[in-house]
Amino acid sequence: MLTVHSPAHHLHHGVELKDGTVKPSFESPDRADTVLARVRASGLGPVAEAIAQPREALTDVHAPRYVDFLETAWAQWTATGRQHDALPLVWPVRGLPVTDEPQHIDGKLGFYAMDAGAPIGAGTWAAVRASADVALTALDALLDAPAGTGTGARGSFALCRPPGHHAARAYAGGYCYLNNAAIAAQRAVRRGARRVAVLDVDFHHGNGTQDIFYERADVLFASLHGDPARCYPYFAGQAGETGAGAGLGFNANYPLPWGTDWAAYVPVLDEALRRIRAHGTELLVVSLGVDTFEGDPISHFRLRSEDFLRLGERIAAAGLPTLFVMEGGYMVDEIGLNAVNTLLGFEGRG
Ligand code: OKP
Ligand code: ZN
Repeated sequence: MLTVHSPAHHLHHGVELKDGTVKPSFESPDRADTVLARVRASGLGPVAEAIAQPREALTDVHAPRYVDFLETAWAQWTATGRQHDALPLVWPVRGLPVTDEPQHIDGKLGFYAMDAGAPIGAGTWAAVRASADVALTALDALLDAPAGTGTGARGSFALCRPPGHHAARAYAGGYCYLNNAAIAAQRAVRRGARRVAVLDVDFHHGNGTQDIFYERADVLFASLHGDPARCYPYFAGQAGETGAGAGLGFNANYPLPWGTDWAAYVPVLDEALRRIRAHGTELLVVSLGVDTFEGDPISHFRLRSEDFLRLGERIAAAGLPTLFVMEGGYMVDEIGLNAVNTLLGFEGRG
């Protein structure tokens, strides 16, 4: 299958609060470089660079003033005399009489973020925008490809970095700024898909994707993730979150226990895929996080590298045109192997 990427991801290399000090983020440029190297070494298929996309594709999913904030935050931050990464330190939590976006950049940072996990540096906006370009370019390539004769399970791979699934309509968080999977799913709808599904297999719940589609029936969101009672993002991802309004019944969360292995994972995966087929899905977007790997430094499932081949096979069995969008995975040495194993499994090459 085709892989789309952008070298512009190198412009983003943020910090993270770890063990009481500021360190380089787990979400590092090496991650995407390792995946791309493995794509090339494995002979997965052709590799292309992203094509720049119109801003309207972003604001079709995100609040325009949030996109404006992302674009201008670094300039506002440096105008106050600072050159290190911008991070929020105060948030409008429940109980505060929040009125509207504050004037000062330090207030805006908290207003447009769920945590201190989405640092903004000089190159962040260019990298974030390019990551959305990657998702849209890969989606267009998938929709424009000839239908073929097989099962219908054609795929393309958007090697996005930074990731996107924690980014909601109007906030960043958890290494995410623009929701690449949601932006691509929305374009699929604009291009005529009547029913789309997003399957999120990242270890962490995709609270941003859930937020964006929560009141919509045309885009089903289904997610397998660590139980938020014990796992980030803590404040979303419970099974009782099933959608609202017209979207009631079109959000499916499958929280799983700390330490879940492939044997416990696979029946739940199959149930999510059954649900996706029952939706009448015409196009599937997979938020492909490989932080479910047993060696991941910030996650707590126990999938092994060969399990990712089986993951790809089972997704392919749904028989749908499928866009894979890279999300998390922080064991840098293994992230290429595990991501590409999923794609090879999808193609029946496992
Ligand atoms: C992003 B994605 C690590 C704490 C975890 C946030 C995790 C974001 C995961 N010190 N911080 O879903 O892979
Ligand atoms: Zn994750």
